[in-house]
Amino acid sequence: MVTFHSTTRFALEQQAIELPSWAFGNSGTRFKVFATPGTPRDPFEKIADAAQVQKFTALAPKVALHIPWDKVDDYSALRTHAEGLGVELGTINSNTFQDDDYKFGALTHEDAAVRRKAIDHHLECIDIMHATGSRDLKIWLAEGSNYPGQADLRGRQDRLQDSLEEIYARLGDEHRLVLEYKFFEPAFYHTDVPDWGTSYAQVAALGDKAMVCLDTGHHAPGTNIEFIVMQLLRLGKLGSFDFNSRFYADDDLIVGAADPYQLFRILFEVIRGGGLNNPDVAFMLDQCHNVEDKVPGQIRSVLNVQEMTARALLVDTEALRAAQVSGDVLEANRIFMDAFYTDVRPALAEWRESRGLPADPMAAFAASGYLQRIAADRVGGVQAGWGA
Ligand code: PSV
Ligand code: MN
Repeated sequence: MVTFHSTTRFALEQQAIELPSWAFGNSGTRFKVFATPGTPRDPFEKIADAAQVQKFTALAPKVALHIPWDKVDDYSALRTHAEGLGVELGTINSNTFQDDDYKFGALTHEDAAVRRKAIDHHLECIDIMHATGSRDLKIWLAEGSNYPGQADLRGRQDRLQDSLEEIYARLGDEHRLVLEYKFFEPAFYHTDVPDWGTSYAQVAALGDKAMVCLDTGHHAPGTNIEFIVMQLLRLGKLGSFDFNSRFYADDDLIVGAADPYQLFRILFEVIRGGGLNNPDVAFMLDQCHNVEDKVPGQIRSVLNVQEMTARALLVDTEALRAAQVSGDVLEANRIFMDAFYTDVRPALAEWRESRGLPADPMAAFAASGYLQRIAADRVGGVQAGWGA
């Protein structure tokens, strides 16, 4: 069994992954959303479920909210509820993609009245951040066009900058804005923030409190995502990750499920670039659990990130550097792959137990009977979900 160096143990102890509240609600595809017994009916119940992930793994101390999905009358009450369960409220995600007014855009819209409405939504999100104690406002824009000639690409980019400037100006000193990019969907011809370069150009023009959010599912097949991670860290502009995995498009599957090796390569560059356990780089999940149980789906996800982090920390960086400098291609690759192929699961299980955590959080959660309890208790009401 591999033994962890004390610096590895320290790094693993510090690791924190923020959970998305929407992972606990029902979701699906445009064909069908399947309901699950016990699904939360409100943000309070979503947070109770998220707190289970923290309880069994000690990896997930924060829960991100999506507005308006998680709108409540009293955010201080939600915050107290979260803290009572041992978690904090995290990133506030804005939503300008489910309102008829936004059919042709929100922050980029030709009509100043629609832009005003979209900007005001973000200002409301900032007010919520004050009440929840959140640091980050995450903006993903579903804006673009379907047909060449449909939209004035340049005008939209200029309006986007103006809108973002107004939002940025409202941030508190303790706040940040992270701008997420996605190469397509729902628009199929052009998207206003399609890639890291556009996000970078927009946030760089805003100032130090604006950063890029990298969602791992938002790239074309074959994209070298770890290169983007390296570059954004190098530029000091990697604000956050939305972790998930994909086989085809933006599948929002469990991180590390589709391509564990890619997750390893990303985490290697995170470590290389000083992004691990760096408060400037938020680790978040952005996933949906369409057919699997949601709480264990999230437990599996944070464990996958932990396992690949542990493997990436095993890379013998001194030997790797020596091989790189001497041009020993195959030795460099061997060192890299050796770490990737090392099974860290037994060592992680032992280390968890030494910290008073279950060796196998999946099994311990299943044995706790929590899913059966919420299925019995949460009867009536409307299950949370954003529809599809
Ligand atoms: C868009 O696909 C996205 O990745 C954004 O982060 C949204 O906020 C989230 O998904 C909603 O599921
Ligand atoms: Mn995302």
